[in-house]
Amino acid sequence: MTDHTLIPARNYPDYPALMTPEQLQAMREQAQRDPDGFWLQQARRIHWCSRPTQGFTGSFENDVSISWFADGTLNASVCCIDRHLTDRGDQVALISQREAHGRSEKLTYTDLHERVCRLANALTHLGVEKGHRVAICLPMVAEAVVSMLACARIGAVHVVLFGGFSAEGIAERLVDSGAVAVITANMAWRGNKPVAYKQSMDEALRKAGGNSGVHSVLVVRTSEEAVPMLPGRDYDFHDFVDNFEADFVPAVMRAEDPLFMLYTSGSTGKPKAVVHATGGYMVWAAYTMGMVYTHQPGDVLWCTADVAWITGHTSVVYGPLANGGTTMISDSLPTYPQPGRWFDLIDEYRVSMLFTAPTAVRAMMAEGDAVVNRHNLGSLRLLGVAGEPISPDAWLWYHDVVGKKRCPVADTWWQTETAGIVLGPIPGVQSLKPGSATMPLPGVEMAILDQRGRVEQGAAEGALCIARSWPGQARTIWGDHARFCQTYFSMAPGLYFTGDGAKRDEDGYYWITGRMDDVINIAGHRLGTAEVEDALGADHRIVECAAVGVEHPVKGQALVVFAIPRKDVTAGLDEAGISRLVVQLIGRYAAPEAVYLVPDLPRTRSGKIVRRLLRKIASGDTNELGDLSALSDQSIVPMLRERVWGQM
Ligand code: 6R9
Repeated sequence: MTDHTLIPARNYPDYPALMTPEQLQAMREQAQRDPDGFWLQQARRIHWCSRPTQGFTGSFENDVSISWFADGTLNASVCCIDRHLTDRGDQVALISQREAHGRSEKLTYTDLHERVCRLANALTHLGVEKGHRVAICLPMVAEAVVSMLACARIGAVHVVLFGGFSAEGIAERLVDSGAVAVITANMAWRGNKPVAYKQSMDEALRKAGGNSGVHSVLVVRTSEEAVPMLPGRDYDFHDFVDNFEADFVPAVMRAEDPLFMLYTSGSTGKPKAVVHATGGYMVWAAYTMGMVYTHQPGDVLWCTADVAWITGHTSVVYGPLANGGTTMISDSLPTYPQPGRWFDLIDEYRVSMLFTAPTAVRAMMAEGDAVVNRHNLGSLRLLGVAGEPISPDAWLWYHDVVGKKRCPVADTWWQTETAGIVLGPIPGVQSLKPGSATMPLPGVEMAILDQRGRVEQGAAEGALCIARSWPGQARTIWGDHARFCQTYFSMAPGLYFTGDGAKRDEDGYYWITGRMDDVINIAGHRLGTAEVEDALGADHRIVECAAVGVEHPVKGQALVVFAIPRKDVTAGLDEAGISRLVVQLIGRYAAPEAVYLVPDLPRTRSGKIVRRLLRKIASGDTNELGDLSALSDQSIVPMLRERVWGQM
């Protein structure tokens, strides 16, 4: 294995390291020796109504059951708010930075308590109860955080839906989750482009019709634009909520009661929501964020992720608030209205920990060093990334130019299913290797499986698995436990399979090699190619299609679609039409980079589409198309080359 640059921890002498390397080692050993004892100790990071005495119960075998801290009870909103009221009630908990169309605000822990309680009362008044699902579809505004915590206070299960989902996608998720209420906004802006949240929600509710149980819709007015409101169903958020009492007795939840579910993409078309349990999730959020993004007094953590992703749940809301920190949200873009916008905000709000996605790092890098160098950035002390692989090149740019070589860069690997950081450095303690997500946090036991399905020791490459449960592990897929077992536990007995491939080097550092299934990652957004294929396949004008991911300089990956149109349908189905269809059926984030109409697709003799070949052709990879002998019809290759490259 190649040797990579190693940046020693001593390069950051001013970094307030959490512990010594010896203490970290001792922690690893303790977790290994006595996992339950270790996790029960970590469970003290959060506030419990009654403290658990049990660690893990369950098994990865057979029907897979996962349970943590089963005899403990708690309320997640208490962990994030009430427990801080005495010590730091006046400290800013949440900074909400709004671009042109809104009002920026700073909420102290006391303010947050008041807002969350009012909403909990309002939702209760509307009939929302413990165990009900509430869908939240909001841009990055304070109400998004307040809504999640208000659901938690009632014991309702929040389902945050991405504003970039199409009305179709929202409808499907409202029905699947059985949501009874929705919290959305009139509008939002991405740069200068309006995004019609309410309109899209109305359309989704119309499409879902009687299959949806939604009886109430709260609409946050993020700007002056009026939107149609349905009397008896729709309420102006503030007009309605602000009249309710500013106190609400939190529901006492069992550790295994679900806190939230979150939709993510897998290798089949149907959307799946993974379910996270209150106790284990909260411990995991506090632990993982406490180990990597440790709050010191005065720190401001800005994680730029949208709340609709797991990063937005754990690194924006639950982790920092459970740890008593100050978290910042913003509806800004890195390069709008001018390049360097995020650097302006870092200086203005004195952000000390910046956590973003590699795609944003690449976008900033493309603007050039001069843009960065016009800013002070002296408040920064830690930089982080997650969501997709970051090249050593982009890592070093982030480290050298943004961080001025003063700030460690924490590349953290995790998933919706893991709920929090699994691989990542303890900054200032561990040496860093640009491009590597370093090592598992103490208490996590990874396994790399070789092609024969054997667990490899030492330096190895293969399928990345996790050998033992961790508190933040997803418990099931909503409504489909069989799919949960099949997706994550059928690769090797007793192991959780992540879907990713990885290399482990001689020093025990992990290097993610990418997804091993048909999931692609567009600017940090997970998209199953089967989602696209199923959606388009349902259109009668398309016989069959194949979607593949290709490399993209900024987004990491981009989507390319090959579609076979029906011969007898001449009515206006062109490439642009298919592209629009993908956006309409799935969402803006899935907009294809290219669409090719083709008379056929490459197949094996057994009829399987050879995606590997499509990927190569779509990437313009002219050199080696690999072994084509398995193709049922060789003449397909020159045809595809001509379609894509316009040459024979
Ligand atoms: C947190 C999040 C999970 C998938 C994951 C992997 C990719 C995440 C990464 C990374 C390389 C990293 N991924 N972090 N790849 N290096 N540091 O992104 O969750 O949206 O569920 O995506 O993202 O492929 O399996 P999620």
